[in-house]
Amino acid sequence: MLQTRPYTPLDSQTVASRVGALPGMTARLGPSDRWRVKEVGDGNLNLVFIIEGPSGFAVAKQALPYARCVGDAWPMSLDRAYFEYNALIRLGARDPQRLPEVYAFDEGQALVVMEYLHPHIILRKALVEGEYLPYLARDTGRYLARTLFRGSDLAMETSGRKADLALFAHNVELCGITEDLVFTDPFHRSPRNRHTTGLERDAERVRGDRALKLAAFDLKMHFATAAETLLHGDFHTGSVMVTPDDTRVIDAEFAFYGPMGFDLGCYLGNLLLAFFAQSGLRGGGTDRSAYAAWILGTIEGTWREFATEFAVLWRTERNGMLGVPELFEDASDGKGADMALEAVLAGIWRDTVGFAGIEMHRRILGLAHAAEIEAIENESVRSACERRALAAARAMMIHRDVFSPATLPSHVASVSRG
Ligand code: SR1
Ligand code: MG
Repeated sequence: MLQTRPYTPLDSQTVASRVGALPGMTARLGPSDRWRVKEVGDGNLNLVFIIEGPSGFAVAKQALPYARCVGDAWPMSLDRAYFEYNALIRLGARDPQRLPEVYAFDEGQALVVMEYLHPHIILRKALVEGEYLPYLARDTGRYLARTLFRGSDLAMETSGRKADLALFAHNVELCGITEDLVFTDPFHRSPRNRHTTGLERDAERVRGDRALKLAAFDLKMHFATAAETLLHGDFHTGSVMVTPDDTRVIDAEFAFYGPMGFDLGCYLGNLLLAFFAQSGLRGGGTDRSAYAAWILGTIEGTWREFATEFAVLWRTERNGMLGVPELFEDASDGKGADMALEAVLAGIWRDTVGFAGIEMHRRILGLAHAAEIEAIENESVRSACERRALAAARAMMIHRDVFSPATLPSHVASVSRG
């Protein structure tokens, strides 16, 4: 039976009795008096516990009434667990095996219990350690195509899509975090901002850069108004867990209906930051240039996999309100649907480049930074890497029409050489 007590944050001592009372949990993990519990949350917002029972594992994630990375000075509602649960089951159905399986959801306790991913590590850590991941581009490219396509009016029955649009439109608070932290803060003197010592003049230059701020406004407007599909909403290298053979996507609490290029751009922007970090992570005599080239290849491969899978879905699953065979299939050359696909992909790419550029700015100048760059201990080395990343990111935001999937990697490589 579901608990009816008022919301109370869990701790390592209370997890067994409280999670053990949720339906199906002791059947899955074994008797709760034999569970071992460890709190492992290191993200910005929530409590996360790993539970080990005699017959299985689980992860319990509970929202706190404030942002964990700031404390109770930043109060937050508990609703994000509801949006995370609803997003996890939808994204999981759209790309089976890529999301953790959900075992239980207790809305009153803002608690989602799900599959423990083991021996997976956060992708950010793998990128700092220089691990090669041969399936990463394939898995994330296809994940993005499947979830972005299948959550849109290209694929969904329109009343279901509109109901989901309405459901996730209530995720106002987490959208608000992105609207402020990603699209506004890096471009003005926000008290939440921080940057590496040595970047003062760079931050000042960004704040005074009219062309860049117009691009930020344009991207923010697109983010807020283009309800194309159900996004993960925070799809960065901290929201992916990996082994050499497996790739999983976690942390979908920022989900909402937005532009397809946002998930792609957020993800590729973080991979680009990992790329720019590599010269600073060179240490202990290790030359990371081969690994940096692998990251660039992974960026190219992710887009290639995305576009290929999107095209397959376009041809086989375009059954939604935007399927419209009537618009294409009576033309004599039969090329209308392919031309429409090409135009859709070109628009997604353009958005991706711009959103990647703004994500890079916010991870260098805003509140929440990227572990791949923060791992560079020497501040003057770190700020030099960040300066190069900012130069590439500015060009991406302002000239997002100019870069193609073929030219972006070589541009980025030339900026990184200084
Ligand atoms: C206060 S939350 C800061 C950041 O952490 C999350 O992962 C999102 O990226 C958010 O912008
Ligand atoms: Mg997160």
